[in-house]
Amino acid sequence: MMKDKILVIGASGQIGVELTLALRRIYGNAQVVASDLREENDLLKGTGPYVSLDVMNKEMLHVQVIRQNITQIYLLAAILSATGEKNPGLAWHLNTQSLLNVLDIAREEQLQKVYWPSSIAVFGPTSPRQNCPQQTIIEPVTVYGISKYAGEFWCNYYNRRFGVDVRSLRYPGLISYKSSPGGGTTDYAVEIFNEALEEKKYTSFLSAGTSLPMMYMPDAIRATIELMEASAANIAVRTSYNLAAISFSPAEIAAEIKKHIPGFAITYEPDYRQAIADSWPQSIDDSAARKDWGWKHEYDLPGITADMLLNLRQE
Ligand code: VAH
Repeated sequence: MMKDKILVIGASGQIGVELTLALRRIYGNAQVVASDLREENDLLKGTGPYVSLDVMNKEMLHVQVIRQNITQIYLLAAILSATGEKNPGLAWHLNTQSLLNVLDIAREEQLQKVYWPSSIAVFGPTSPRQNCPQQTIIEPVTVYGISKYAGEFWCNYYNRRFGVDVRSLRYPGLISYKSSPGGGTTDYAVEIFNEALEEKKYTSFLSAGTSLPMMYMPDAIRATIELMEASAANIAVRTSYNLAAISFSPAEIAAEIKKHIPGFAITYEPDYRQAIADSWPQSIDDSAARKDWGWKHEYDLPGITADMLLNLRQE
């Protein structure tokens, strides 16, 4: 049985950095090859192999998979919701072609497993706003949501038609302190902590009452690894699992921060990202993930706020 050898594509991104470090703790540093178009994130330096790789170059990717004896691929590279609206063609092309390249190679090389994240951004204004179910009316109105929903069906197709064991989670907005998010509508929930500490004030690009599904990065990383380690027989959803933890609005997270930084002040200047946020559900029903592979979140808003401020203060 070949030793597990994992390739993380997009390893220098917000999820990629933490997922690479977590996988290295489990499988061993040398067994996890980190890759990105960008240069190696500082937090990854010295923790294991790193290759510069463009996931859109299918031939080069295929060569790396063979040369490195890769058995699993985690594909995290994507253009997120806000940036995607500025460049729809590029977002559609990158988000879908990168996945098709990986799925094709997984099929040809009979890779053991593939991970590819989707997002609650697949839901649109016609989906239920509260406790949005796993299966419901799904009509995405952002390029990011369209590309992620289309990608879910490609995952399902490659699993059913070719037996590729590809697994996926619909992440909510993710909050982390180790690496910055890029181009997302939920990024305010990360920026607010940095600016609260540096400036004691923050101008939110979403309105006060915009409640969105959110999750602390440690929960998201654990969910990803628990999903990938679950028995294939328990994975009933081969498009992508709803995944949830909490929901909160800018006003609610500001109130929680004020408990730690009394002088903190928030103002609101909604921009084009308000319309994106308004098209998404305010809360998600993730009972399928809880039933099929035992998912449960650990961090609530007070816990996230305390941990974020503690760690950012130490930086
Ligand atoms: C975004 N952070 O804002 C991502 C996420 C649910 C939001 O997919 O685009």
